[in-house]
Amino acid sequence: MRLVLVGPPGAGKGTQAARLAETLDIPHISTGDLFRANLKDETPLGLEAKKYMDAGDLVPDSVTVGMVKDRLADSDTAKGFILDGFPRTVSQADSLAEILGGLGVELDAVVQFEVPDEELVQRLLGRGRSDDTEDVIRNRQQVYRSETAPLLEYYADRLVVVDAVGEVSEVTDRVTAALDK
Ligand code: B4P
Repeated sequence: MRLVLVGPPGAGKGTQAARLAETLDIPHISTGDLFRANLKDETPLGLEAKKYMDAGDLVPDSVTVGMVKDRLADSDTAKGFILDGFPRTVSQADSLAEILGGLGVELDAVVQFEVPDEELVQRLLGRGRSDDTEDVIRNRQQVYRSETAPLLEYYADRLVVVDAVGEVSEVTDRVTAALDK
């Protein structure tokens, strides 16, 4: 199974990806986590990404796409993967299609998580990561609307829409039921 999870910041992509990765026994690839791991290790890539993440802006494709391409080349992706937070723009989706074409595979489904804006803000303020301040969250929501939402049209032929409000386990059940169909 090759999946992409799409949704506004705080929709629970990371939360659900971790659970689905375990059930489906495939790797969870989160661009946000990859950036944060690089930042923790103080790599040049991590330090470059930090400037953008702190503001709630997208990290440039010149940094992001190569990182994902390298990760998808690892042998553990042969049986499938869950991409969480990538692609986030139509240009990144074009790059992903190219990368997957090179590997001779394609995406099975794109899962869209739906959560109202006000609930998103409450969830993120509750989490309290360094980029979870109200101003930065509002900017991330704005970036989602302008840059990421066009992906829903791009992936219309394989889009699976899930209501992501409710208990974490209920949302997982909805995703697996939708994918089973
Ligand atoms: P990400 O790390 O991808 O983070 P996110 O979108 O904010 O969160 P997610 O939707 O995964 O929510 P989570 O499960 O954690 O991005 C951070 C930054 O990295 C971006 O702003 C950008 O700068 C950069 N970046 C990442 N990918 C990029 C790319 N492709 N291109 C360029 N830049 C990129 O859940 C959030 C909270 O909600 C948690 O506290 C969780 O416990 C809670 N929660 C989850 N499910 C819930 C539920 N059902 N009910 C109640 N609470 C719930």
